Amino acid sequence: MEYFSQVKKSIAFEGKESKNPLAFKYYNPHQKVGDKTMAEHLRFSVAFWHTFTGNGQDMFGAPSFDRPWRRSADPIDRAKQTMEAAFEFFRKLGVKYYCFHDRDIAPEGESFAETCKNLETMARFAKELQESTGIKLLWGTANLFSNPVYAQGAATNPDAHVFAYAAAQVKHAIEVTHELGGENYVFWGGREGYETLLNTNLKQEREQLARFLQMAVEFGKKIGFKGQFLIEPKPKEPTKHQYDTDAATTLSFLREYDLIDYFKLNIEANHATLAGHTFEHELAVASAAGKLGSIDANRGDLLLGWDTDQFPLDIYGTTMAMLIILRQNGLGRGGVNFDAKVRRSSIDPVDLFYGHIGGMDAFARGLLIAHRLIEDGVFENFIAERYRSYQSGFGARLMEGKVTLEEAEQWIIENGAPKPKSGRQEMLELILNDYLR
Ligand code: XUL
Ligand code: CO
Repeated sequence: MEYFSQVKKSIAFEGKESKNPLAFKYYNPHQKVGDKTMAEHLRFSVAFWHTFTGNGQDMFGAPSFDRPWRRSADPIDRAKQTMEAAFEFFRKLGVKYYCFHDRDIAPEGESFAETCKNLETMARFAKELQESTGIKLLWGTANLFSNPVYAQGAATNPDAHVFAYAAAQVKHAIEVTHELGGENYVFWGGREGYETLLNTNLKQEREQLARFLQMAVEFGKKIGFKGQFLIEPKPKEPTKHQYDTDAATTLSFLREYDLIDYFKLNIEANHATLAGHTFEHELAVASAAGKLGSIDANRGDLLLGWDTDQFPLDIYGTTMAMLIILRQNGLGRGGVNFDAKVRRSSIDPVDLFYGHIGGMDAFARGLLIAHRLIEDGVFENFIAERYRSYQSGFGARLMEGKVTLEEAEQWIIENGAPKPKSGRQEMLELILNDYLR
């Protein structure tokens, strides 16, 4: 069965003069940018949850999408048809990767054992489709937030019985990710946070979370999982306060519990906004620590305080993101996963193509612009010059830890007060705008 009959062939690159909304204007997978192709730089991935199981439901209304692949009354048939629709979409869109939660690809059964069996069945089905199409799994994860058993947290639940249930679920999710050759495994702390300190032992809950992650790392080693473990920070929603609030908080948590060597971060644009940061700030913090592993590409609405998960279209944002990614020489085994959904009123399957094409072109443009900015040394030269005083003489000795406060005083007595220099922000901003043309 063909689910996306409105798109006959795979989406083509037609160049920037094209007016066809079902074509790429900038994303040309084979085009070299520096030493890699666009496809190699961007490693685009589609999120199974929003794109194939999303139904348009919101807090105020019923599902608004009637997806042809969600109609079967039998849960396993429905899951198989959804998976077939997904692979048709990946192929036609021309992406090489996808991501899922365990519960997106397989329905929960009557018992834990039946749920695990369903997941196994669907993993086998996914493996066949991966093998016949060459499409790969960027990352897998466990949904530890939908089932009401996790209402008060999974790993951070006050009841050890729930912790055990979550641990058992994650064991299977890591196994399935491993079986499918997943390049990463993500932890997003869905309900790992608290609503009120009146009933919460925060120290205990953070220790539980660390223990949970340690158990996952140990299990990964045991089964020979070669993928990268990632943590995706988010400050709030669903809980009022999530423990993995932002990149800096998550990095210090990992250091506190000796987990830092085993994890990198998956930075999501809309989560950065919710944390009161820009996307580029979160990327820069992760990258400076050598821990930027992957990104969830989307955007929020600056006027709204929740996770709207819209497709990224802002060229300024994608350029800043790609600058940071290029400076660290790429995302390695990570990628650009569209954790984004079409609006509730975008009810046709073809709308899923428009969303992804817009996002892919926005990142391709960001890549091209960031590459030119780096080639031309626009910011690199300015930044190098701005910090030049630390490269030699007194500044270099300072950074080597060879200067005491008394010596600094002596040096000032000899050299006098510093002369202020302009930071040239407006000049740099206008130059950036010239490149965005
Ligand atoms: C939720 C979110 C998740 C993670 C995976 O805000 O971003 O979908 O990406 O659990
Ligand atoms: Co996400």
